[in-house]
Amino acid sequence: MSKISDVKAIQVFDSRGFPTISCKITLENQISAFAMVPSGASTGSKEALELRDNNLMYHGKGVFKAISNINNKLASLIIGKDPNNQDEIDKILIDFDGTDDKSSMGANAILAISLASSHVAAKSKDLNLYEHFSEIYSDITGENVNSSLPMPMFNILNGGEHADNNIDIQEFMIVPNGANDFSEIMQWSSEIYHNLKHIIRSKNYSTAVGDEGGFAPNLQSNEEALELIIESIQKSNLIPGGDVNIALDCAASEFFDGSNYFFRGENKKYSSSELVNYFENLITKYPIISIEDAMDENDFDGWKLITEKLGNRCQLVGDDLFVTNEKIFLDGVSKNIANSILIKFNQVGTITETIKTIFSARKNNYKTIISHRSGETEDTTISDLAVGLGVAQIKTGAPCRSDRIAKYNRLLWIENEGTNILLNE
Ligand code: 2PG
Ligand code: MG
Repeated sequence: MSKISDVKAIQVFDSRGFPTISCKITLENQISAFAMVPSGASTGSKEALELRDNNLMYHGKGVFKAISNINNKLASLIIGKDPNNQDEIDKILIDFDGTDDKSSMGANAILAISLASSHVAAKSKDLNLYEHFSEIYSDITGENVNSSLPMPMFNILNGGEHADNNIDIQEFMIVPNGANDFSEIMQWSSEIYHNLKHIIRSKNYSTAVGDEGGFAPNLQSNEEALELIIESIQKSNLIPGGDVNIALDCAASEFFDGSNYFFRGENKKYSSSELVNYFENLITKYPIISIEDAMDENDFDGWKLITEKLGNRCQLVGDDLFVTNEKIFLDGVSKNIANSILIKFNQVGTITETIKTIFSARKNNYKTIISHRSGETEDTTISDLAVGLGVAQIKTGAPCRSDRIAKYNRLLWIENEGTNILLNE
């Protein structure tokens, strides 16, 4: 394949209006492609480091240091390399950085190159990005995988760090897993979303939205959010628990003080075991099939308890718990905690490491879910990653706002143009 001849990064902006990196890679054959890096708000403490300038500009969030690392240090290392060798490129970046958390060059700098390299390789081979991801999955793991369309979790009601309301659970998502194909998934989610808006308005609540496009009203309780969602599913002539289920992301580390969990909106305090009972009651009462970060990222006893009690009734997803890091994940496996893992490539910093973590999860029978970050751009790499690696689930926000919708629109095109690419489950 034609070799890399130029690498250039610039500062662009994400969906929250904060700076992020866009990186463009050009090959000797003049083919070029670029990618953009997302950014989280409720981040796990063990995530790879997102390098920010921390000066007076952009509230400290500028990324000029990371960009300078790309343009002045990392670019020359990969010029002349074959972008089809994703693992070689990623290894060069990881080795040069030399730290466990990529804090020397910045995980955002490293990821920008890793992503752009996969885009330009796909383009040069005249393949869809998802087809290229299938190929590099085989190269890296030695196993083949079938492409498929993932089942989305649509975050239609936002709380926690993603909204200014009083709701402590961060994400209330609908999972339209009774739909027959991706187009029907989009129809149902769009109808439910707009019915939810009418219901919220009819109760004189605010229809303003949070960071991921879901509504962010002030409510009496987390349960009221669930009631509103059930009502919106029914108003769409769909059956809660049959056609459409519910998933939560609690992001529990955000309301844990080291010994107790506080729902500030409800003025309630729970110990770990009381919180597990709270969730047990919730999944008994509502069609909740998945709970992410139900417990704090270091509350391993709490995680063990919830996995023992609810692990065979519910998908228990580790996000801040595992931070897409294979080593941290395997440590969790040895502790028998959670049964699923959220996959965010900027938590670990390269495509290769992301693929290895997914492979490891599969070997250990943990389910995988590809995820966006709350700060996103129009970049749709995660849609192709989910399809190419045959990952059964994706969460990428509400069926609203272009930073979220871009990912779903990409999946609609893949459904319409991909040969025999069907819904995974
Ligand atoms: C999460 C994510 C994405 P953030 O917690 O799962 O929804 O949020 O990117 O803020 O970590
Ligand atoms: Mg999460």
